[in-house]
Amino acid sequence: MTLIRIPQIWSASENQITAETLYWNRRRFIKTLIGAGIGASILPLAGCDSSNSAVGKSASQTALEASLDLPKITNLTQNPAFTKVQRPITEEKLAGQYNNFYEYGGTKKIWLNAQKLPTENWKVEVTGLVNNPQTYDIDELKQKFPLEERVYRFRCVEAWSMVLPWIGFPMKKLIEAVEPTSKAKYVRFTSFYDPEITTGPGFHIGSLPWPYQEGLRIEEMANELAFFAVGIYGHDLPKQHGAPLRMVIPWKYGFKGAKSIVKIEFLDSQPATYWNTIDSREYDFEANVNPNKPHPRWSQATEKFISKGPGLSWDIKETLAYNGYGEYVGHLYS
Ligand SMILES: Nc1nc2c(c(=O)[nH]1)N[C@H]1C(S)=C(S)[C@@H](COP(=O)(O)O)O[C@H]1N2
Ligand SMILES: [Mo]
Repeated sequence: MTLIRIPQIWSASENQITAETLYWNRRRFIKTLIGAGIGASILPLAGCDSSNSAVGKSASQTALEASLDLPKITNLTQNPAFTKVQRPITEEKLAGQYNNFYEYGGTKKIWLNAQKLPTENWKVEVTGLVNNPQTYDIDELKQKFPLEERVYRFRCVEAWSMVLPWIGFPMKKLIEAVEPTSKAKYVRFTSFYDPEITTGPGFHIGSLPWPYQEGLRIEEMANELAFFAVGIYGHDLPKQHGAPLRMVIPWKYGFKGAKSIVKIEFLDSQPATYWNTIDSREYDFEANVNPNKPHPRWSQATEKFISKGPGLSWDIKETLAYNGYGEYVGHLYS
């Protein structure tokens, strides 16, 4: 965000990163054709960017579909309070190829690079000011807490939005399980980070406050809406969306929802967080969606609602206070 001097997010030519695997697949493909004797006529392809050429497109479509083709989650209920909102659900393939996950790069097109995230044997440590600290295995978490599907509006601080059908469980269920002590006032959430793996080009510079961390007041975490997602669109969470466990805080800007959580700590004071540490003026700790409070570099009065493909397009909509969830959370801030 800060580091990329924003508006380029909206430019159509936002295809800087040709992910390595795609690049190598294309090279191999071309070599094969040359070997078969038809090389000369297709050589110009080598100068094309993958996303625009017919060859690259199908390779990348196949890889995208593979990244979304995950085990279905069947043991779930639909929460009747959250089956729909006034806007249509964003198409799965759009949501799955337009992401923020800076560990894997500084553009929206990190979905392929994010496939490097190692999700095997995932553990989540819950610790700090609690009577009952736990280290959960991800399958154990999915068994222990009844799963439900919730359709929520999603609003990024960069003024784009989607509607996403998450699967997971309310954060308050975890609070009940670990029993915070009366000293616990805040909660810190930490994302997976391994500098050997999470190498977004340019995002590796020592001054960035990795790992990605976020925080909530404990009353915010206990709110009915605060959610841990383990799935989306009926199946397990794709890596680009923050597999296998990510935060969903629908009344706050998207950056509050840390992905690929490995640690949850109950604390007595407000923790430092990733974007707030980088620039507290642009990314305040509370970060509630608010049409009347402009970001220092752009208005938040409207948003670009992304819902229908195939290409990236959007409808301009008015931003809703608390992203439309004031009736649930307004009392937390009065
Ligand atoms: N670990 C981690 N979590 C993160 C981010 C990130 O860069 N790293 N980006 C945040 C931002 S700015 C947004 S808008 C959402 C994007 O979620 P999505 O890609 O699943 O739509 O993830 C949030 N969680
Ligand atoms: Mo965001």
